[in-house]
Amino acid sequence: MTTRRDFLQSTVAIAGGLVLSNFSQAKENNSETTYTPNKLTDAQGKYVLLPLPYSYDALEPVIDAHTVELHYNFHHKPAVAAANKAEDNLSVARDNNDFTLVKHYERELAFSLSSHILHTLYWDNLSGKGGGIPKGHLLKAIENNFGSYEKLKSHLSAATTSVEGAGWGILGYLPASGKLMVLQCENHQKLTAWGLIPILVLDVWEHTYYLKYQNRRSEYVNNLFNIINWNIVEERFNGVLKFS
Ligand code: MN3
Repeated sequence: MTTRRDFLQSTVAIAGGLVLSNFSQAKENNSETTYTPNKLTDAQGKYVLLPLPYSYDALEPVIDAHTVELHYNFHHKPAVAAANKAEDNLSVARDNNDFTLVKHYERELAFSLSSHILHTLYWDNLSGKGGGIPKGHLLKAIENNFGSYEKLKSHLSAATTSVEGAGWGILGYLPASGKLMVLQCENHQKLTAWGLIPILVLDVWEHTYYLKYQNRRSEYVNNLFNIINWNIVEERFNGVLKFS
């Protein structure tokens, strides 16, 4: 029987340069192990679809083999291609200094990359061998943040079940607050990409510019670039590099 660790090692070997962090192994070792997010790209920075960590029928009877096969090949896989295409198109836009379609490509990138991120996590956080229950450091954190595992389960189940339309239920950790949190996600993204840590943010709510610039948002945005503190941005960037 192929173990998860064997799968990860063989995946790295097969992909030849594919960078794949061993999140599962990090969790097994101890709570002090540095958290490394799952990598989604090859050595060239292109998004890649990892092999499923189990066979199509491994999740039976909870999820049937045909559903897994369709889900992986016709929902996750095209998202990877679409994320690459969106980045390619944004690269062309930068080269041509033509951002006419930037909103379209950013939407495509956010939707497709978030799909790739969440599906990669989804396959990895399911197992045909039975789920068990949280333990160790994770259980302590769940108890601190939610009261008990049973309360988390009720909360996460209710949040996931009541997502409006298509989407996801999410259990996540916010480093800046030190909190585990339950969130709903509609679609895959709502124009962000899960796991991205902001290092520079530009507020374009009207309250930030309307008194001076009225409807001239682009003028305000262009002027913002004269007052950005890039030293702080660099500090933040150096800080988040330890997560990669
Ligand atoms: Mn899906």
